[in-house]
Amino acid sequence: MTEKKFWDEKISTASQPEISSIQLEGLKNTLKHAYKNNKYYKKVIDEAGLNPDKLKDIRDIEKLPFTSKDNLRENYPFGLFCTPLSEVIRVHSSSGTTGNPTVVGYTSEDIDIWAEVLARIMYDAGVRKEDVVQVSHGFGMFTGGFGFQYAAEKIGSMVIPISGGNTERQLKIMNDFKSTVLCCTPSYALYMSEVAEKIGVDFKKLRLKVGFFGAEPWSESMRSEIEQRLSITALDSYGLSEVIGPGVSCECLEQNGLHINEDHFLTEIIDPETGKVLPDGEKGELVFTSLTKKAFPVLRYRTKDVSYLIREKCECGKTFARMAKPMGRSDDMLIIRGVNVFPSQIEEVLMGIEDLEPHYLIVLDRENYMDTIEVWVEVSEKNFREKIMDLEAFEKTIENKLHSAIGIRIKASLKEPRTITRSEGKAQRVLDRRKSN
Ligand code: DLL
Repeated sequence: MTEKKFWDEKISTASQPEISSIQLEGLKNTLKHAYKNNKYYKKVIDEAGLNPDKLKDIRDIEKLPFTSKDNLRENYPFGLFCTPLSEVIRVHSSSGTTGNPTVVGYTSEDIDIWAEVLARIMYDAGVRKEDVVQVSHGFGMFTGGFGFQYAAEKIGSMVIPISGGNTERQLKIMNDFKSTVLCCTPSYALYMSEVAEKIGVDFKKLRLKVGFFGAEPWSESMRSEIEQRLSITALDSYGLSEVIGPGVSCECLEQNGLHINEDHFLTEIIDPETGKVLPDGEKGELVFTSLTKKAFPVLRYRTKDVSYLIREKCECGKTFARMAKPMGRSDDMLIIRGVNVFPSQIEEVLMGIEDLEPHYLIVLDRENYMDTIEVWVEVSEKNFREKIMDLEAFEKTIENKLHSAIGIRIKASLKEPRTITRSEGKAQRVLDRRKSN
């Protein structure tokens, strides 16, 4: 028997009208369920004048107001759950820096859906029963570890739930257990490659073939760096706790946009200022509505993540719409002397420069009431050791490259190798000292 190409061929190659009709059904069911079981949503749906039974078009959703992280916090911890707590078998939570964390819940069926959407993504990118999947995302309130665990188990692969940290041990296990798939943040993958180099582990001799990297923004240049250092195909995987966790969308092997699991998640792109829905191809904020979850459905949830939608057919044969690689969050966007800058744009420039290590930190400060921006970046080991280069002149070169790509002057400050803090989970790329001054 020939092996199937897609985990679920019927849905993954459905026509756009078929997908829209599945979405309309899912939207009606979700609205009815939320209306019946949650006071907050009942009020919201009544105020919008929507009758879920009479929905004719998925675009009717535009009558509903958005849900924001603040709405979730105001209803902390379980106010937006739509099933009795006795039906909830799991909670996760996303940390956040201020106020209450956001808490999300899953029924047993919701967990099955989670496993299904992520298994589909992994299988379609070539993960099979015979694979050995090393899950180096954190297990705990973060959704990364458990999500990949369930999905890989569903495929039938052998899973190593090693979680993040203890990098030398990660590499030993990767070698001894012959891991073929790696799941972690892109910054942690790079750190692994650095430790491997230090202790003499050669990725070319390991069995890794594909990596699912996500939970933080990363540039195309960072992808090339990871692919080369880990000898792996690096795929971008996206998700957020509020919507389900990892499994919302992921790249196929074409590496050209992240296919959204559209039968479970309805996606809109809005102008973050006006809230207006933007046409396909225009850049804006991603907004998701879940179509099948029961314990914690979300209606028009504003992610603050910036991307755009691509509807053209993908070479891989899947028909689900794609979202462009997320550029970053609108609230991480730096406005420097009036210019909007995403940390990922700075990363793209730095990674394109030889003799730099892919470790950097953007430092914002205030001098004489003026904002200043500086980027700390590590010089390569070889350059540092052999002092092959005039470091001051090198800093000027970096500053010029940043200026011509981004349009503003950013001070570059070279640092010794291995002096910038590494991350085993989500990397922190910006240090904002303005608040403490
Ligand atoms: O980060 C879920 C996840 C785990 C995704 C593992 C992928 C892999 P949260 O902790 O709730 O959930 O954080 C969600 O992380 O709104 C984005 O800002 C960011 N994010 C997640 N994936 C990507 C990505 C998980 N591929 C928040 N590219 C989201 C850019 C990402 N940003």
